[in-house]
Amino acid sequence: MKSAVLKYIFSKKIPAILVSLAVINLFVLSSCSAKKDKSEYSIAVYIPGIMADSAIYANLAEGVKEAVQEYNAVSEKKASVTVSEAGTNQAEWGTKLTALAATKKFDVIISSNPSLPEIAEPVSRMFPEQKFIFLDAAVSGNKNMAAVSYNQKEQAYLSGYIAGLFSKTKRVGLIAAQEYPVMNEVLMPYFAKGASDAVPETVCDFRIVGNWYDASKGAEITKAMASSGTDVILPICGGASRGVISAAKELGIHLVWFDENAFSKAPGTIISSCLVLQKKAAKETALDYLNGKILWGQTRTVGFSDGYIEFVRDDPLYESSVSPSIREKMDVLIESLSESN
Ligand code: RBF
Repeated sequence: MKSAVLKYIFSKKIPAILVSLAVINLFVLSSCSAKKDKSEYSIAVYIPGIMADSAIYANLAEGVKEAVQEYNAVSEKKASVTVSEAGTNQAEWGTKLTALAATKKFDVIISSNPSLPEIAEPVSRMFPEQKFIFLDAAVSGNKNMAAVSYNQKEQAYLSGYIAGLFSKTKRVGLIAAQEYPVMNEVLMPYFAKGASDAVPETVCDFRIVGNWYDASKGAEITKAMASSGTDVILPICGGASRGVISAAKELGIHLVWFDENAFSKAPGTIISSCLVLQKKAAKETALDYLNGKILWGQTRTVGFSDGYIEFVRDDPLYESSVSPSIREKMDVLIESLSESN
């Protein structure tokens, strides 16, 4: 997942100072206002993508901002936070992360994405003073990194289970923005397993958009899936999910949602919302950092049993979209998940 640019930079062994000069103008100066001398802790939130239509990113920024506010309200020392979006061109992510570290303005760079630890590894070697915290990711060994990992199996299984129960055609679908290890090894297989455990012989149609923003491609794929009989879809594709929603509404098929409570985006079309408590995790982790409590080099794994993954059952739109018999079956599953943990 390393960017081509970063690979080029490291293969040519261009000195850090040149790298920073080349990239600072592109990214950091235009987006940062933090000044280390004004505050004792300076935090950068690095968004690998854009926040619009990606709850996991918007909640990361919100959580860290809340932590800084809370910290500043009670502490003598002060903290500041600067949020930068690296954009949807993944080839630029490594360069932009390097630029951020090269400013040496930020005590810690906080981000969220399973691909970030690998992208950050060479940056960490180049800037050994720089600390990194990653949510929705795992790290091991690097003493300048820490991570919080969600048990995504649970979110995927719960979504698959209700999709399977709801489907009339025994055909559910997952529209992913792109393939990545967590998608291929966890999200897709556990979604499919949830669906077939709920109703045996249910199959999962898996399709790829190719990016995290193309709403018309999202709509096109939804239509193709519906025409082959898929009637419940899980979109994990950022801004492309706007097209999935509009096509699903038009076709009268249904969606299960990930990462946030999204019922109000499409009442009657979205039948479930499973969420990761990213804002809570981001806030706690940033506060842990500010209070010197981060366990560096380690990954903290959180999930359903400790309240970081939730299946929304108290939204009136859940009750009105899903029959009592399906809701009862979900209650039984949720009960058993809680007990088994
Ligand atoms: N999730 C989003 O919601 N929006 C994104 O733009 C986004 N970009 C990603 C890029 C890469 C390279 C990878 C590996 C994951 C990305 N994710 C994104 C997925 C995110 O990490 C997580 O798997 C999903 O949000 C499901 O919780």
